[in-house]
Amino acid sequence: MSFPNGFLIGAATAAHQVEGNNIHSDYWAQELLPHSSFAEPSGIACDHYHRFEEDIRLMAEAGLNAYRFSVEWARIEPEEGRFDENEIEHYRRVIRCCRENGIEPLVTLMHFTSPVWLIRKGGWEAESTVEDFRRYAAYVTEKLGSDLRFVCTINEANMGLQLAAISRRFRLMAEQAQKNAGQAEGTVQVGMNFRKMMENMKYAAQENAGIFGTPQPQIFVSSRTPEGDALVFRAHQAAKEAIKALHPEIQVGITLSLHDLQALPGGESFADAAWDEEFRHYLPYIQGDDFLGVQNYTRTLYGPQGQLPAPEGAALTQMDYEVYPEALEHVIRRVHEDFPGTLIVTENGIGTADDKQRQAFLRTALQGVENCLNDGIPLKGYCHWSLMDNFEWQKGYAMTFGLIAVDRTTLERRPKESLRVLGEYARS
Ligand code: GCO
Repeated sequence: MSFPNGFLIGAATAAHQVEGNNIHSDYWAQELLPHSSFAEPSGIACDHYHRFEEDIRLMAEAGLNAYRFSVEWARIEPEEGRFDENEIEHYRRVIRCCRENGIEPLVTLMHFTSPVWLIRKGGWEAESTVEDFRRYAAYVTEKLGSDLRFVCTINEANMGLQLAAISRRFRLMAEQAQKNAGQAEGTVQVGMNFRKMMENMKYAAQENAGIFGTPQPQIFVSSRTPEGDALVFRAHQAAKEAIKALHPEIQVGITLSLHDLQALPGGESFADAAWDEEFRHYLPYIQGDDFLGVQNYTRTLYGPQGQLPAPEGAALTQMDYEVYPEALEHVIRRVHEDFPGTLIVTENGIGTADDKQRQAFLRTALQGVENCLNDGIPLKGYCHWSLMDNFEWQKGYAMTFGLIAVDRTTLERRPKESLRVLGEYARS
């Protein structure tokens, strides 16, 4: 298998999931609520904030040539309008370390976490967030832009509508939610504890009100209204404009959580409607972008009654969705039908304790990437989720997506065989 010269093959992380002590963020506050829905707090995470040189070196030694990571808004602007130069300096060091190791940095400006002050202003349903995000993007670009070629503005910008769709589907069974909520967790590509959320909702509302001034804080990973959904993409457009005004050479895109939606006989209209909601209705906002970040982990099946669970007996990941690496090629091809511009696989991976399963997953996924390249689809790169086992949001550290294991006591890094396998592709 071989990839074109300059094809990016690397790994991805997100600040809150790996750095540690993201104390000004909404997630940090919610993790520490007495009735939190989180399995555990993120705490020190993987201490990547202090160990990034070692982590980047491990990538380079394996042969990877790209690293997608996020700059943490809550560190850069811990209070509204106060920007922390020391934190900008930290990310300047990370970017420089990438370059010194022959690794292309792909920076995400917002990967699910927001500063607490933003959520107190109404978060991702408040019109003021468009300007607040634009100003933050402009500040980071002004400080770091001369050393960047790729910027993803917002990670999985369509997550809010996906969560709204799930809560609609399961609200109908709210009174049985205790035993059904668990099924919801296998229908979204992010660690959520719906069961625990249902149990805690009444207490959490009061506790959230104490921190955010509202019992329903509009954090990014929460059900989005259609207005909020549009607002997220307007924030993307405003940020893109600000970035381009300062550094027109930077390639700017957004990333989307995309499922391989498959219709069994009678399920076609459901699958088509889901693809509209998950992808097609965003096209007017992203058609002019330099690239689109594709993030895919599995497939979703639809029958005559709507969404179906994974097929009987199918292998499931730790996240309770189907092990289905073929999904990536299908999604790339489907996206390309409507978005002819450049694509970057900004996330693809598997939550599993079995690294052999991860290696097999990788090989199938990358075969799909090569098939797409051979058919002339303009793919620029592939970033595996994730570089290291990390904080899988509400599911905590039990989910292991990493190419590198992290000892939760000593934080010692233990590269897995899958890191070497991915490096082989990068060298090919
Ligand atoms: C997401 C996020 C990642 C997750 C990954 C595994 O896509 O939900 O970008 O933060 O950890 O997808 O679930």
